[in-house]
Amino acid sequence: MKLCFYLATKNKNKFKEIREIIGEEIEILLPPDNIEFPEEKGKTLEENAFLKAEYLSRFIKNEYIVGEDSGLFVEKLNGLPGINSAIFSGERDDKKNIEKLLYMMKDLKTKESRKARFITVACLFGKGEKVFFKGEIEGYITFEPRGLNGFGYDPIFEIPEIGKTFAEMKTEEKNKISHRSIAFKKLKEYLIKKAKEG
Ligand code: ITT
Repeated sequence: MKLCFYLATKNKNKFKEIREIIGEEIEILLPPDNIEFPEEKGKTLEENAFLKAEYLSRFIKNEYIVGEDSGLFVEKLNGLPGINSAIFSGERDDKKNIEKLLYMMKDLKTKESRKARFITVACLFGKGEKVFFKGEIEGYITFEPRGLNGFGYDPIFEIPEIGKTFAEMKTEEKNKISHRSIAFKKLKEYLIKKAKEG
């Protein structure tokens, strides 16, 4: 039987990325449309990832469920926007979130002072599992948005070794190196190893 898990997210961009990262070996299922997740109340990415998975597990039994929480952490802003990245401007609006962040960073004039990291935590839950997988990537916040691909803060997050923002990269390029791909490749390895052990 093919390995599969439910992904406890409403974010279609995340789903798309994770499906591409995981590939064909594992099937990924979305929650039924009528399920609305409660507001994220956790204080850490781990807590929120777990809460999303646990919530979906109330509706879906005897299956693996994965909750994912991610965020952008700017060093000089003491980790903002952090776990509130999705609604930083007060709204779930990528453009407004970016505008607010760039405004808050307007006095940070050097590249070094604009250091940031994206972090993803995935929580594998169900069938007796509660395991966390983390991925991080370091970069810089650009002075203005660049590129049209991706989602969220991708247009202002530059990878120094490549000199491109995530939004200037093709999906495959982002998915090779991203915080999300680091976390989900670990999860994939874990599930495959478990399945082999029987
Ligand atoms: P779910 O809770 O339904 O999974 P969400 O969009 O609310 O979806 P999060 O709570 O994990 O997701 O918030 C993550 C936010 O961080 C997301 O909305 C983006 O603004 C930002 N973010 C996370 N990963 C990103 C990435 O790879 N590229 C750009 N922005 C990202």
